[in-house]
Amino acid sequence: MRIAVPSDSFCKSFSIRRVACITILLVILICSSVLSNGRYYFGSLHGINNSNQFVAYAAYTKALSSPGGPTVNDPNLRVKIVAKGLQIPTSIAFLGPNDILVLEKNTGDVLRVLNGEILKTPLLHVNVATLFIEWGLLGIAVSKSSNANEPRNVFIYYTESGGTTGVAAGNRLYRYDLTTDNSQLINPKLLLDLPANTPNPLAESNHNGGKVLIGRDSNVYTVIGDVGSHQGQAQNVERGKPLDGTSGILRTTQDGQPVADNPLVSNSGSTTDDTSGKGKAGKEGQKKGEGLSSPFLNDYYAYGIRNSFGIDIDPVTGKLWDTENGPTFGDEINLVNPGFNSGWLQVTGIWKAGPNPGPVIGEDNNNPPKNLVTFGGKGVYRAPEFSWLQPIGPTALKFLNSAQLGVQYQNDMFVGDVNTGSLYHFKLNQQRDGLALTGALADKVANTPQESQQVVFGRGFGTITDLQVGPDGYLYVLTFGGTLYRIVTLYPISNNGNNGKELQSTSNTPSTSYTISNNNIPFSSNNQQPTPNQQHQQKTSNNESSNNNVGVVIGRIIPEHTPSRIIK
Ligand SMILES: [Ca+2]
Ligand SMILES: [Ca+2]
Repeated sequence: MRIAVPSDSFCKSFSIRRVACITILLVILICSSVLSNGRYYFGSLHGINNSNQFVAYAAYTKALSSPGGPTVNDPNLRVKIVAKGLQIPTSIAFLGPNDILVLEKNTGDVLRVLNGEILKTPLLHVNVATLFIEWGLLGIAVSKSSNANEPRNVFIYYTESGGTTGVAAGNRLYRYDLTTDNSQLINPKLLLDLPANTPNPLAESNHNGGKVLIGRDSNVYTVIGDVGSHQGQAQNVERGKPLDGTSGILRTTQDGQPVADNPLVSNSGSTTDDTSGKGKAGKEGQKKGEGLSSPFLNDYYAYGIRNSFGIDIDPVTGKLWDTENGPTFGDEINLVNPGFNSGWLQVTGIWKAGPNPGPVIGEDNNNPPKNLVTFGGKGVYRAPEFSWLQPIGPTALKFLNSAQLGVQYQNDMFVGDVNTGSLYHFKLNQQRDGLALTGALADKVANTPQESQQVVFGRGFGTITDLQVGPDGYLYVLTFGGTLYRIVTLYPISNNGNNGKELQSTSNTPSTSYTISNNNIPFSSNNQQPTPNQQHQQKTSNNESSNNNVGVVIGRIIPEHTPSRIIK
């Protein structure tokens, strides 16, 4: 559902009108919430249009988990429950083996899951704004520490409450100190203060991004979308506002300082200082208006991003990748070089943006998009390495930097989604600057849902909110429904390298199988019922699983092993 947006002149700055606007908005939201049974999160990933071709996969269609539990195609692998009962968890980070920090979107709690048990006392509670479905406690990263006596840094991104319903103080990245007993997060330091409110009071303040990671350069990276349709230079509007902290992958030092080699700032510094529009720092020169001074300029690593729930760094090359969500078409996986411009709001996927897919204008070597903001040639458009024509709502992206699931998966890319409950698996090409795609996907585009099945690795997860690799080398899958899973091998494998001890430990667990009861289905506690469309999708997914005779096991979940030792 997309709320109609009135003209810019409506509800400008008059307080009475603003109150009226917010009241109307609240009524609309409450009505829509009632009608939807509170079903929506990540809902504004896609708007609804009247196109029969796209309406089925568009819009607020959040996958439910399979009643039999999630499954993976590889008969040598199993999905096991690590913990359940979390309330809309959005991100996890490991403190150690079987020691995991979890963010809950709406409670504002940072919880600790120790040996499968959710500890009662949060490490931290923050005041989150939650009116809009993508606001909340969103991203976390934990720094490694070589000195056990020094506190570890924990970086947390959340939409901070503004004290008034409907208004957020900002999307904010904080650094905390983790106490040495891992029980508290203290000494908050604000590193980035980014917009959280739409420029228009009646639009949804969604597309807030929020994933956080620490790069090889020890700097902190985070991603943010267009936050309710901001339209400035960050969104490739040439004469729009200077970079305002939206639609970008932003980077800062762990102390909140700008990183010296910012890709959008020229060596001479002309971009930062030049407000005349006459400066030139690249072969294209500076277009009028570009490079106007922005307090955020030094923080941008990439821009032109509509909405993202996934960033990770290739463990082999050190290069950054992201997932991005299009509106009713054009979801993306991108290789993010320094200065990457993803092309929004002119292009999504490889298609011209609009109510329906426009002509192909987003390929690097075939009619590439024109009139993008380039900041004097320093910002460079790059076509997606993969696009979905019909949206699936890609979320977390993770490279499996481990051989624990077998060398055939080592350093491969995994991606979650909103709309189908699927986990996707991609191998990279030899140069690792693209994906190894064959057949109908050799064109880098899933033109149909059927084509997308080629890269589906697992099903029935419901909406996947995060993917991480644990110290045990296994892939962990966090779901909107409140269950944290991990994917493990059914039997010990001989090709694992450095992580063999953990595998031996797990393999000693009796492989008891059982079927999850309906009471354990994620979402059931929220009284959420699938829409006809969701039922159709789920049925389709199960049928596809049944028809795929490559060892899919439906309804078999192995209880998580609880190790006897605790490693801090
Ligand atoms: Ca793009
Ligand atoms: Ca294709």
